[in-house]
Order: sequence, then structure tokens, then C-alpha cells
Amino acid sequence: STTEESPTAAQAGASATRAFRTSRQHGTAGEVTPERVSTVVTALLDGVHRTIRTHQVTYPEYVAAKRWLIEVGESGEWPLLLDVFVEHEVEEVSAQHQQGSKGSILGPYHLPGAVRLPSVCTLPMRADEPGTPLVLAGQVRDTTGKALPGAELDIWHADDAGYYSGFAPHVPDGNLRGVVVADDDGHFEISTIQPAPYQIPTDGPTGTLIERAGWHPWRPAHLHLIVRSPGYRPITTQLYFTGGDWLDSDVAKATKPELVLDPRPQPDGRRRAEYDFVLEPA
Ligand code: MBD
Ligand code: FE
Repeated sequence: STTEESPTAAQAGASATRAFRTSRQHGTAGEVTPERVSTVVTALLDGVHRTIRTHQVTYPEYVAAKRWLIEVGESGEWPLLLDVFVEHEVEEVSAQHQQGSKGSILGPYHLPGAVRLPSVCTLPMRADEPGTPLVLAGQVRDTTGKALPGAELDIWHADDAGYYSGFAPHVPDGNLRGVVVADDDGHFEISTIQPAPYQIPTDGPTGTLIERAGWHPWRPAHLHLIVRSPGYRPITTQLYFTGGDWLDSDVAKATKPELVLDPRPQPDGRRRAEYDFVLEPA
């Protein structure tokens, strides 16, 4: 769609819920045993019960929480809420023994099936796409240093106003998304524009919680990537920009020092950053 409606939390939430239901990115429900359900849910409820006692939670507070949780579901914001406040811990646990490049959280805005692009490419964008031109170049290798020919870099990011295609009705489908296929030496050079920081929608329940708690709703500007090659463990990650706002206070706690780019101005006016990815055997 290319209409000019202003994006709402409910539209983004409905799209994120649909995307999650069809995604196979990080495993399936079949891997969860009854023993694990009992152990983990018991511990989770213990934490809730302990919090109620420690902080002497009242009936009005319980009712407000119940009303808010119903709203999270009805607005489709479970993917946003969970990925902002919980996923970073799961990601760190899952990567404890991983070699190679640092990962980060997937977040709610990945879409499968983006257009496939050659190793030197420009991401799909509007003819008048606002934003500072940016080039991301590098090589995909394995942990022994061998180049990985034809490695795929599934990349997606927000536009210069912080909106993602597929989740904001005024941004064309597929904008600033692509699956880049590295060359025979694992090299890639992706032209795009610099994304803006991302603000959690203020008109949904996640935004209400953040406002009522006196927190801030911002993520630093970032690129999302999934880097994969057959026989290797895929890396889901994000890349940030040195000196950018919110880099030290990401609401989603998904930044890492290893993931910060330092793009340099080039003679042609674009900014260029180099980043190599290292994959470990699956
Ligand atoms: C984002 O753009 C994002 O990357 C995450 C993790 C959560 C909300 C919005
Ligand atoms: Fe994001």
C-alpha cells in the first residue's frame, strides 16, 4: 500500500502477529517438553508471586495489570512487547557457547521472502527515499578463515523516519529489505540509506506502559541481518552506528560493543562501513 494514513500501533501489531505465526526463524513449539513447561512456568509464577508479596501489590494494581494484558493481546502487541523486554536474555543464553560473530535479537519486523539481490546491490527503495546514503561492505567467512561463497545476508531496516515496510501502511511493501547473495569470495557491498532510531508506538499498550513507568521508548538506529550459509549456524544480528542517540540506553537492551559501525564519509557523499561476518559450523 502507498496511502498516506499515519501508522498505528494496532496495524503494526496485527502485521507483527501475522508475521510471527508464519515464521520458522527460531524453531518450533515441538521442541518444548512437558517437563520444561512445568519447570519454567513454575519458576516464572514463583517470580510473580514473590513480586506481589515483596511489593505488596494491591487489587487496583492487579486489575490494572489484567486490563493492560488483555489490551496487549487485542492490539497484537505481544510480538513487540516480548521482543523488546524479553528476547535479549534468550538470545544471550542461546549464544553462550557460540563462536564467530556476535548476534542480537530478531525483533518483530523480519519478513520472509525478500527479493534476492546480487553481491553488489542497492536495497529496494522509493525514487525519493529520504536519508543519508550508506554502504555496508564486507566478507562472510567461517571460523577457520575460509570465505563462504554465496552466503546469504537477509537484511531489513527502518527508513529515515523510523518506519519498517510491511508494518507501516505508507511504506511500500519490500522497501529496505533484501536477501543479498555474497560473491564467490564471500564479499558483499550493499547500498542503502541510514535508518533513523526506532520509537515504540506511543498509541499502544507497550507505549502506555513505558509512559506510565517514566521510561523512554527508543531503540538506537540499527540494521537487522540474518547471515546464513549451508552447513553453518546462521547469525541473527543487528548493527548500530557510533555516536548515535540511544546507543547506551536501548529500550530493548540489544546493543553490544562489537556491533557498532563507524561509517566514514566518501568522496561521492555516501557513508561507508566495513563489517565482516564469521559463521561457525552447524
Ligand atoms: C524494533 O525495530 C526492533 O528491532 C525490536 C527488537 C523491537 C521493536 C522494534
Ligand atoms: Fe528493528
